[in-house]
Order: sequence, then structure tokens, then C-alpha cells
Amino acid sequence: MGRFYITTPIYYANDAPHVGSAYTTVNADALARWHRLAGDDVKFMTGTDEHGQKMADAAEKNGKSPAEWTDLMSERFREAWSALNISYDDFIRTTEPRHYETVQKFLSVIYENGYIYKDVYKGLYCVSCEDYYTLEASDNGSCPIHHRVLTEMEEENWFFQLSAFEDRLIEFYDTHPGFVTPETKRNEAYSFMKGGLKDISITRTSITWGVPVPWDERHVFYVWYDALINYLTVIGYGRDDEEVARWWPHSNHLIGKEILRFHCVWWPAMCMAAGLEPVHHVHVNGWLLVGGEKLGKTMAAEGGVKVSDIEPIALSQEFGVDPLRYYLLRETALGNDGEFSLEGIAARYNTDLANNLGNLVARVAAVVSSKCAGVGPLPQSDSTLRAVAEATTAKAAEAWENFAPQRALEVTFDLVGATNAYLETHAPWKMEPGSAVDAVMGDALEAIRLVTILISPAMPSVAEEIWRRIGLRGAPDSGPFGAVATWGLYPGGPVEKGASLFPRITSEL
Ligand code: ME8
Repeated sequence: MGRFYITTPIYYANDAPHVGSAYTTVNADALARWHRLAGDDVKFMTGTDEHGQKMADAAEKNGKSPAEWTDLMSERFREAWSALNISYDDFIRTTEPRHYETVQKFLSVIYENGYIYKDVYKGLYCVSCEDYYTLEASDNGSCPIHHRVLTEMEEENWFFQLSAFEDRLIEFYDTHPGFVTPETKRNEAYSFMKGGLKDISITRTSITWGVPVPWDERHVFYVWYDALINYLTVIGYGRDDEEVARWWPHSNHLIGKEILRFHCVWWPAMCMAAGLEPVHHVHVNGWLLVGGEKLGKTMAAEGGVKVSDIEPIALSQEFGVDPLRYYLLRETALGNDGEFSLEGIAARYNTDLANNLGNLVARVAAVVSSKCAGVGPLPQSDSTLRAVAEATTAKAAEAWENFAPQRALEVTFDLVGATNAYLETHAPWKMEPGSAVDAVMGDALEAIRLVTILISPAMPSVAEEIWRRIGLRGAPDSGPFGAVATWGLYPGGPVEKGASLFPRITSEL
């Protein structure tokens, strides 16, 4: 049995979640569910990032203290993740005492190791990014992501000696080829390091909303510098060495591409400075775009999109939780950018879910009812569907293992299509009841059983419903995959017709 520790970024709690934050979270959830199905020991965490200037500003704008505001917003994230059936094991808030404890311990080790020093910092700052930009990297003095004018900041700060890690980082990348995936994103991080690393300012005196620096109480840590450490807080760094040893070698961060530099350059260097092996693996996802621009709350605030069109709970109410999850997993390869639209969700829904999967389950139930007295027959060991099904389970498993939910679902739905084609070739609805019909229907039910297991990380509720309708006991995700995803295990059972799983979307959106 393997181990799998998967994390999402901790989202800024200055505002409520949107479908971009849901994108990474749903993908991480499906990967966690896949690994549980595969029989691995899994820890899956998400949470909220609650310090920094941006948070303090948002609280003030809303007439609340930062603590009151983050309480409210953090709760919105929990509500959204509960609505989307996100199976996290831990939800961290960076304002929790356990996080302060871990941050202070971890950074004290780096300080004692001599990698932190005091200096004056002057630069152009974007509060939305909580990050400095050089003039060259800016868009004529504005933030290239948020298009807001950057502010000039000058502070006496504590600095982390990132430059001391340039060679070690490059060597680490050279000896750990799978550290960052996909390859294009790995190359981006690599060329950034090759371009030379500057030390980074890691504390602030201009604000008090942050984790206090233990050796200099006038300062709080810069929000990014505390945030990254959350991945260690959750596994008990500074409190439970065994848990750290248990999970850290199996750690995987799923992050959006705009925070690559923090996770793929700063963070491994910070770990090295603290005498800890860097995170095992970082997978970088692309952006959901609207009209070519990164989808986000700023877009809604500026009137580019309707808030309800990018709000996870509203979307799940409109399309169903599992169809929304399916769309987020299936539409775009995890690593690429993809255009997001309501029409896109509806098209995916109608083509894959209504016409392909829903149709298969409905027609099998109808034929079993009319030709097999409502009882699902056993599959044949020499079915022509068997080779397709076996190739599918192998390909889908490989794709899930490789952080490719889109590919896993693509091949799974090819099996759905092949099963529909198998039915059309044999046309059991034209046959008289008897062994020939039973053989075809047993095979189709076995293919559906395998499909149901394979879709369970993506659409857990739909999978449970199909599982029940075809008369199976237990749950589609109980695994272990290697034992249950073998052709021939459908034991027969009462098959229920039931209402349409995915009524076609015909209305204008
Ligand atoms: O960056 N498409 O928080 P954040 C795809 N607190 N993914 C998107 C997206 C989009 N349009 N918009 C957001 C932060 N995301 C920090 C992280 S981690 C130690 C600290 C996802 O609320 C994507 O994963 O801005 C991105 O990296 C994350 O949300 C940013 O969330």
C-alpha cells in the first residue's frame, strides 16, 4: 500500500470562492479519491490563507476586523467544498495556533542556520498578488495580472538568503526529473533559477496582521512566507516528528501556474534551509479563462461575468454537483489553460453524460427489465468487450496515477461508447428472451460496473447511484482497485430502471 499526501493552495480568504478555486480543489479531490480507491493511505488537505495586506484591506472595506472577516470568508470556502463533495481530511486556517507554532519553529530553524538577515527593501508592490515586481516584469508600472498600478514600498525587513540556494536547487532539479510536472512548467521554474536568484524580504512592519517574528516582535512574517509552511502545519511539523516522516516523503502540491515561483523555487529552498527534504512533487494546473483572461473575482467585480456564473454553489445547483465536477475534470488537461463557459458545461453534459453514459444505463435497465425479468445476468469470460474493458482500466489507472484526470475520464468514456456500440451491434432489444440476450446484457452490466468504479473519483454520487441501480452491494469506491477492477466480477442482481440520470439540457443558458 502506498501513501499519498495531496494539498491544494490555501485560498485567500479576502473573498468568497469562485470556480477557479473550485477547479484546483475538485481536481485534488478526484486525485485523493483515486488514491483511496487504489488502496493507498491518503491525506488530503485544503484551507484558507488569512494574513497579509490584502486581507486587512478587505476586512476594513467591509467594516469588519480581519479576524471577523476571515471567519466569515473561510466558512464560505467550507460551504462550497461541502456542496461540491470535497473529501478533505483537514482544513487549515493560517490564523490557527497550530500554524503559528509551526511557522515560528520552522523559521527559527532557518534563522539559527544563518539564512535570515536584516536589510532595507524598496520595490513596486501589488497588494492583490501580495508580491513585488521589478519594473521590467511589470506592465508599465501596473500589475500584469490585476492591471492595477503598483505601489512603491520601502521597509526595513528581514531577508531570506534565497541566492545561497541557486546551485543546490539546480542540482535538485537535475537529480529529481519528476519534481515539477508538466514538463513545460518544470522548464519555466528551471529557467527562472538559471536566470539568477535574489534574496527575498520575508517580514513586514507596515502591518500587524500576520504571524509575529519570534526573534523580532516588531515584525510579522510576509504572508507568502507563512502561507507556504501550512503544508507542514497540517502534518504536525514541530509537534509530531513521526507524522512528518510519515507524510512528507509522499507530499504532492497541486497549484495554479501563477504561484509556480513560490512553490517550485522559494519553497524547496526554504525546506533546504531548514534541513528538510523539499516537497516530493508539485503539479501545476493552468487557468480557467473567460475570453482569454484568467477567471477570477476581479472579473466579476468589473462586470466581465455575472457572479452567479462563476460561483461554485450556484453552478452546482444549476448543473448538478457531479456534472460540474465532471466538466472541471474532463474539459481541460490538468496543466493546460481552458476556456470556461456555461455553454461548455452544457455541451459536455449533453454529449458525455446524457447521450453516452445516461443513455447506456437507461437502455441496459430497459432491456434487462423487458427481456431478463429485471435480473442482471452474469458476464461472459470470452466477451469481445473484455479486451476493451481491460485496456481501459489499465489506461485509466495510469492516467490517474500521472495527475491526468482528463485523460482517465476520456478513456473511461471511450469504454462507455464501446459498450453502447456493442449493444447496437447485438441489438438485444430485437431478440427473444434467452441465453443470447443474457450474454449481451451480462457483458454490458459488467462494463457498466467497471465504468462506475472508474468514474467514482470524479462523480462519487452518480457512481453510487448507478452501482445501486445495477443491483450491487457495497460501494463503487471501496476498492482496492486492483482487486475489483477485473473483468467478470458482476455477480448478477436486480436492475432498477429509475429516473433519467442526466435529463438533457435543452434550455437557453
Ligand atoms: O494564491 N483557473 O490564493 P488564491 C484555475 N493564497 N485555477 C485557479 C483560477 C483560475 N482562473 N483562479 C484561481 C493564493 N485558481 C495563495 C496561495 S498557497 C501556500 C497560497 C486556483 O486564492 C489556482 O490553484 O489566489 C491558484 O493557484 C489558486 O486558486 C490561487 O488562489
